[in-house]
Parts: sequence; C-alpha cells; structure tokens
Amino acid sequence: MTLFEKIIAREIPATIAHEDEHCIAIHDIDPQAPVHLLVIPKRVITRVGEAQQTDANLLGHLLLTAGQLARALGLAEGFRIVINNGPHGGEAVPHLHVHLLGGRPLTWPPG
Ligand code: D5M
Repeated sequence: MTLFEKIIAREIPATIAHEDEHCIAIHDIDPQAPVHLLVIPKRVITRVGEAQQTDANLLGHLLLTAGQLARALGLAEGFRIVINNGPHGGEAVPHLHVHLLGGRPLTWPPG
C-alpha cells in the first residue's frame, strides 16, 4: 500500500480538507505556503507520466477539485498546481497527487 492509500484507509492520520468518491484532499505535512493541499486519487495512478487514456476522467476530476478547493479557500489572488514526476521532478511518494499551493505570492521558476 502506498502512504496515501494508508491515509485514505485511515491507517495513518491526516488533516482531510475534502473527500468524495474519487479523491481525497489533505493538508501537506510540510507546507510550503499558507495553503498547501494534496489532492489524491483513491485509485492509484503511480505518476502522471504513466497515466493512461482511461485515467482521463480521473485526472480531470483532480484538477477540477483543486480549482474548487482554491475557490472555497478564498485564493482569489492566485494559486499554483504542481505535479512532481520522477526523481528529477522531486517526486517522493509514488502515488500521483496534485499539490495546491497558495496564500502568498509564489516565485518562478521553481528550484
Ligand atoms: O510530494 C509528497 C508530499 O507528501 C510532500 O510535500 C510531503 C507530503 N507528505 C508526506 N507524508 C505525508 C503525510 N503523512 N501527510 C501529509 N502529507 C505528507 P512529492 O510531490 O511526492 O514530493
């Protein structure tokens, strides 16, 4: 089981911001901005680079959920969505997750 599957199964605690049939959103344990959520599909996709056409609806749902959460959290000044992929991308957990960051001006480019 991946770390995030254990969180979804309530085997590891997390602060849950949203849950529906297809995904869960939790507060990142090491927040990089005042708002830092992870939107995680319940069905495991390992990483976006291995996603299939059959994952299209689920991938869309993750982005739409991140946008809805940004609106609900009042991130009217803007926010950033990040998906880290593989070692060079900074991926630590091999269970696809969408980072939603906001609440302060974010710099570009990332490190
Ligand atoms: O992001 C993995 C992210 O997962 C990273 O920002 C820390 C976060 N993380 C790790 N363990 C936990 C727990 N237990 N709860 C909440 N958040 C967690 P990546 O894109 O793979 O580098």
